[in-house]
Amino acid sequence: MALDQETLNQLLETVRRYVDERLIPLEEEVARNDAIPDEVSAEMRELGLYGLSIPEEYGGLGLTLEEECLTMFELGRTSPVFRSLIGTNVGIGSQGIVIDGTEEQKQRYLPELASGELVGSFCLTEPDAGSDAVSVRTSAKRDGNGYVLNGTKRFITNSIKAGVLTVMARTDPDNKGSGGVSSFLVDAKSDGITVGPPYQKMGQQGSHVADIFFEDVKVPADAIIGGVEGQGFKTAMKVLERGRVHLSSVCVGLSERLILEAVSYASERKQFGEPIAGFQLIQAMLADSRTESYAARCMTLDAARKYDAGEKVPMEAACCKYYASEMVGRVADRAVQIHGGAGYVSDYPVERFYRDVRLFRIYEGTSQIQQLVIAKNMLRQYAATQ
Ligand code: COS
Repeated sequence: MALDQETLNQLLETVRRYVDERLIPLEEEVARNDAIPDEVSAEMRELGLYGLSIPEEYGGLGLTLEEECLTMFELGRTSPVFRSLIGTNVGIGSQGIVIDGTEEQKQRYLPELASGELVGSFCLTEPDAGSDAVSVRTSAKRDGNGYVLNGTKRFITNSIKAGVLTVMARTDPDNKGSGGVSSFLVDAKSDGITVGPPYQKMGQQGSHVADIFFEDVKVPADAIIGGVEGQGFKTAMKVLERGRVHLSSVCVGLSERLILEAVSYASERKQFGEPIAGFQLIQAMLADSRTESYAARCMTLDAARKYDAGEKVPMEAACCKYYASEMVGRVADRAVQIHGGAGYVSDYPVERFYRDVRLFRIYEGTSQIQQLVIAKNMLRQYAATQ
């Protein structure tokens, strides 16, 4: 359900102020310590940010995807690790339940995910199943009334804090395709689960990814999302479709910040006796960044509105993720270029953002996977007209 305009404006204004007054001043400390202070997580819970996308009847704010994107345009203007903190609860860690869960599963998990009491993680990627997500090897063998899970999940965001895991595992060993995969809701404290140490990453310090090992983990039969075997890959794809629009809005938000940093530096930095913003080659870089950021914003809102209207948007979501993540990479690169030597040292935030944005072209589907999804849908649409 859409919020009324005044409530939406209030939410956006609150997030804008919180980003400017609280989060931006904390960025350096978070990167240095590779940790977000616990108070920030408590404040985000208070603001309702963990529950943005969860329907109101389960304790969330019940935003439409368009409203969620508008909120991410604001939250995206600071270090992306703050978005990551709530990101799995808003997106991939809760949406399997929201989209395909049974009523019982929704009532059991969504209120605590919405409040942030419980953290959700999404476990699709494996050592040998990344882009080729259909080939998941984690097995879920029938055992009496339930299943036993065995396997390894790789690079799982927020796994260290997670309480509930959405785990894609193969229930039908004879079906190597997508129909052999089911999604399970697994208590992260179950016997047989261990979480590895956090990876040392190129950027986004303060957000953590780690592997999860499942060794003879017993789960009840009603842990399957939607209660039906063989639907798990489709659930994962639906979650990723929505998540790709969400991530695009994060890229747009961060591009706005980078543009601000670039314009402000160019206006102050003097060379040849005047601010470098007066030079047309600098202006060209600023103009290219503004144009591309604006294009990504328009695409993201268009895809979100279509999604909210009930349309299937796998192609549009892939177009947005592809374009917005590549766009913010170029904008970060130009911001560093405009800063010159100052852009290569850590005195200015663009050096950190340059490393942070690199991830956007990789996770939740690489740029190359988005290209495949786009082309596949184009060809399918053409074939349907023949
Ligand atoms: N919504 C609903 N169903 C979807 C869907 C979507 N957005 N996308 C695909 N499906 C369904 C298809 O309709 C198909 O169902 P049927 O078997 O009934 O026809 C099934 O899922 C398999 O889809 P598809 O045939 O497109 O799978 P492919 O093996 O061709 O391609 C790709 C799958 C490569 C696109 C997929 O593996 C992928 O997205 N990989 C990247 C995964 C990823 O993003 N990983 C990041 C880590 S997770 S954070």
